[in-house]
Amino acid sequence: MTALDDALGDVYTEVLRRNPGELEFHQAVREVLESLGPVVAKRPQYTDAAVIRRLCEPERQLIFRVPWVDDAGRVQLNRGFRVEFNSALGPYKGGLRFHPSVYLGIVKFLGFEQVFKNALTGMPIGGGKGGSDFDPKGRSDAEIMRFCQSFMTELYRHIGEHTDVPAGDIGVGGREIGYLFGQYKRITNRYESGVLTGKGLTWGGSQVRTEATGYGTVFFVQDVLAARGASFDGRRVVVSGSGNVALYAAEKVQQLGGVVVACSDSSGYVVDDKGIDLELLKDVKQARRERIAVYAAESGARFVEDGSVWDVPCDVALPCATQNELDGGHAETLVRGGCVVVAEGANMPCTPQAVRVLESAGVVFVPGKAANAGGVATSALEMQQNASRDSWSFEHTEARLAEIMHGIHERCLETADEYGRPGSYVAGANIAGFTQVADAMLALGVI
Ligand code: NDP
Ligand code: 2IT
Repeated sequence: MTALDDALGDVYTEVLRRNPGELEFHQAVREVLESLGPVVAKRPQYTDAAVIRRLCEPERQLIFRVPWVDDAGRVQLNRGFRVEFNSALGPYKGGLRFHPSVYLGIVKFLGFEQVFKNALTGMPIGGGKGGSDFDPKGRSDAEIMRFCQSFMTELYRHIGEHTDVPAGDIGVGGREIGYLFGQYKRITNRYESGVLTGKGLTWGGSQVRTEATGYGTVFFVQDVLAARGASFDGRRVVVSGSGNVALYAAEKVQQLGGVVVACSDSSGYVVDDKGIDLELLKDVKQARRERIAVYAAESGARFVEDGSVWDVPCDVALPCATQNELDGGHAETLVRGGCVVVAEGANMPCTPQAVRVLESAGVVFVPGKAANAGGVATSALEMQQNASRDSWSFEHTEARLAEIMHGIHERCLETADEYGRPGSYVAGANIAGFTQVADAMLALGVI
């Protein structure tokens, strides 16, 4: 761990005390604080106005009961969350995650990350996150719908196009956003398109939002490689996960001439030196909602049950599944296999130890706040289209996404230079995101 100076150490101690047991939140806060030493040294007004302390305390935290009835007529019970973290730059904005592991500490880590990520996009959006410990696996469409309706029956009173705008995350995609939007519309009697993003294309959604996070991550890595006179052409790429982010990261890698040799889900990984057949993988995972072993059986790829996808040697690694999925040992394996870039498509997939191993071995590491910001940036483009009752073409929207990712890449490098950490995407992303939110908070007074 990098030591924290006195003022930042005090903030961290207070975060530990106020948020007991929320390990992922502690980890996310520490990671940002470790970058802020040069900032507080240069700009004491942030400490004087307790900006960092206030930034670590969500503006509002909602926890609610979500009862619903399953197909067998039994009453089921889940817990819902929405953490409205920071609205200095705009309405709270961030996804909803439905996964059995969800608890307050996960939602807060995600909301905290979202604040800085959203600032980095340059769009007028604050940060928030929500979700539930509901497990969608094995549930029928009707059960998913009843759950979403019950969840929205509480959430609707807290959200709005100028207040808080949720979207998808793990376990929440177009189907769930549809049921959530339908219930919001029914309860409020308003066709308020801008209240949710990730909507379907025929009812207010944006082109490219589905693809945006994965595509954006790969656009960012394209800039990283270009800065080193390289490209994706012929590169071996490993992508973890096989959900929304992973599938579209893989698709863009292939479009740029790279070979995606392995991907995974929570049951294991598939590896194929010829490259993954993405059309088949999409059919298995998105259309049929099957496990990745079914892809292996139908494609002839090798399936390694319960194995780590990071055992597969590659030039570029894109962790796109979940938090802390790539640890120090995995990082050492990647280094030995010749990996040159690791970019986080997921939120905080690399443990702090993994980041240390990668950086000390000279592997370029791009944190999620920068690498996966294309998803929420395109959500903000969806909000723009909704506000102006317009809809843009795929080409125009993808060009905007590419331009935004390019801008984030430049901003990270410029900021890292300015604060004496040349080449560090971690320092650049944390400091650029932080200073933008902190300056707005100073201007808005003690609120
Ligand atoms: P999906 O639900 O579409 O896919 C998640 C994938 O990750 C699945 O393959 C899933 O496997 C795997 N996974 C999830 N949890 C675990 C776990 N505990 N252990 C092992 N594998 C797991 O989610 P997304 O693709 O939307 O999200 C992936 C990551 O990207 C998350 O970290 C999310 O926060 C982040 N992200 C998402 C954005 C978006 O726009 N959707 C934007 C920015 C970041 P299985 O099916 O077996 O559970
Ligand atoms: O982590 C993320 O940035 C997301 N899940 C997307 C959030 C959004 O509002 O589009």
